[in-house]
Amino acid sequence: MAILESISGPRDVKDLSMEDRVRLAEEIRRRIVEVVSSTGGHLASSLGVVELTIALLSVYDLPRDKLIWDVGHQSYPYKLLTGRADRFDSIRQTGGLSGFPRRDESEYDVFGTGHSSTAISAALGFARARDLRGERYKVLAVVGDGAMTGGMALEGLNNLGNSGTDMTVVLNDNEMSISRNVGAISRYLNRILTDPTYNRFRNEVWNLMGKIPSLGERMRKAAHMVGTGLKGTLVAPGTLFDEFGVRYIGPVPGHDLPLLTGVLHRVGRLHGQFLVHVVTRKGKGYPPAESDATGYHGVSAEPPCDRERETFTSVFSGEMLKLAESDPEVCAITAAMPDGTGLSAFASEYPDRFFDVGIAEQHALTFACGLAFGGMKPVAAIYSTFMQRAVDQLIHDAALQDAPVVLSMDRAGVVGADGPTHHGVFDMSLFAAVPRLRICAPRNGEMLRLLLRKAVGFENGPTLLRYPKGKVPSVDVAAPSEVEPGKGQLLREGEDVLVVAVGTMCEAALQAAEDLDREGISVAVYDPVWIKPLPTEEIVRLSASRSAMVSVEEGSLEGGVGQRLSSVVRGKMRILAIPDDFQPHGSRAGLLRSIDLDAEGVRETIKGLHDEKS
Ligand SMILES: Cc1ncc(C[n+]2csc(CCOP(=O)(O)OP(=O)(O)O)c2C)c(N)n1
Repeated sequence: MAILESISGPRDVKDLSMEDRVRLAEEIRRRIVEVVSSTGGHLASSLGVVELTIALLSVYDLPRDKLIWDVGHQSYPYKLLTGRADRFDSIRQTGGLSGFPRRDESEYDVFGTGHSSTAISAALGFARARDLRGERYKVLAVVGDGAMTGGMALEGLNNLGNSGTDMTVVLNDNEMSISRNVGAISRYLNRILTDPTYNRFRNEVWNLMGKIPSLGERMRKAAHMVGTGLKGTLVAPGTLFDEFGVRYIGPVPGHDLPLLTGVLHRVGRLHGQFLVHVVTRKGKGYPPAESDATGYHGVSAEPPCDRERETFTSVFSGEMLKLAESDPEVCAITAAMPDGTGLSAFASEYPDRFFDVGIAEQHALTFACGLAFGGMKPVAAIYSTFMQRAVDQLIHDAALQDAPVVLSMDRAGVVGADGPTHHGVFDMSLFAAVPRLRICAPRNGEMLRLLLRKAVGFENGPTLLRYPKGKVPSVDVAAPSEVEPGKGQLLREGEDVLVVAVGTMCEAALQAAEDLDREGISVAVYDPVWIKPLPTEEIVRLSASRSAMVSVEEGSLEGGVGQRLSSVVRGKMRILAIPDDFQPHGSRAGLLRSIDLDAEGVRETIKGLHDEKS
């Protein structure tokens, strides 16, 4: 670790010889693999940008120049080289470094990311602010080929092209999103890579390098070649971006540090809008990740035995196969997450009815509405946090027109190590305000199966299912024979206090009720099943005959189920929900504990209420 240990910031990287920078790249890879093996995290994407990060830090003057990483999951090498190496083993742990760039973590993180396709827009904002204030610094956005499938990236490019400002987009093309990248832009980029002009350029550069032994000399020659190439071969194939008004440069081999540094050095001196197409390999330098970039995109820190238990995702996956088998109209949509959402099995069994639309949640939703009105039964599986992207599509295209679409929202609740950009905590509050929408929250696997089946059967209006990350709780109260909208289920009788527990919080509430029984407090537990329409009348009736009520939900307090109930329930009531602030990263169980969303939290709250009474 000799070189990495000597790096306290970008200046130290600049001072290294090219030979040492190449060695540094290997050290960074070893360090990332070592740490991520124990903490979990985004491995393959970070390994793919090691040389790119070193080259960018060597050429640009950070943090004076502004560098924005799209999504930000590939920023581990950047964190290691920008003064955070000593805390790197705390990444994604409670109180430790975030797995994404954060403005409050480092002056080098000028813009926080986590959701895809935002970097060009943010960078353009910096560039325009700089121009207006008469300041002088360079602005860069590093964007993956997957992120380029997101509409916002194209909106940003469209705006950049006629801006007349100085800014560079580095397109990090590894031909992968989480799974293999899809769509016309991906095909287009691939065509560039197989274009003979590009191959001629590469061959010429590599021939030249073969003849020159010294790395310093190689770099000089490469830079010179790029300089002349800017006027000729190097820019030849990039017509799409040129049409956007953004000058295309590339493709540049992304693991050839001298060459890459040379190109970026040259581009850094130019004025105007540029897109540098850098070709990298996801997982580079770590054979398991190179051969399975999807599997190693995000690595889990969980022991393998725990991964075998049934999860909400696996239940959804299995039930979708059954639905598709019995009904040829059932289709599945993902926005670039076939594995994460559990739709990979559907994709291989029913490829004609499976649609990966790219990182395009807004499009996914409106596309689903079209499918529905065209006579199909679409189920779009989108994580709660990414559904935030498609709020207007849900209102304007789905609900307003009564489109019979099903939205299956995995990761609804606290997600854990990915932190505040990824917690799915706003959906109930955001969507409860949308007329005609149905929202339900299965408490276990059996309820998920029933509710999904029910949702697919509706002929009018959208239905949203929300369930969190992780194992299905073992709530052994049998499901009701029917799961009609607006109808909940009393899971447990009890005379003193009523607990209304949403989704997986039923497990915590039942556990608390058992514990309190031994202390002489009799607790009833009610699962509303439906967040909208909420079985308000029944809850009012059940609460009226008890001395107090507690509601518990894994969602925001503001506008959540508890607040909605508090406007109709008379008598003493406490709400357990996610406080009105962004939740940090950490373990899911630890985070839930810290905000009382577990059996202990429910138990203590009920006891508090009960003690007040007596
Ligand atoms: C709006 C949004 N949808 C989905 C995701 C989940 N996601 C994280 S990384 C990723 C793939 C990104 O691919 P690319 O930009 O090519 O980066 P790479 O990982 O290949 O370096 C996806 C779909 C996200 N971060 N944001």
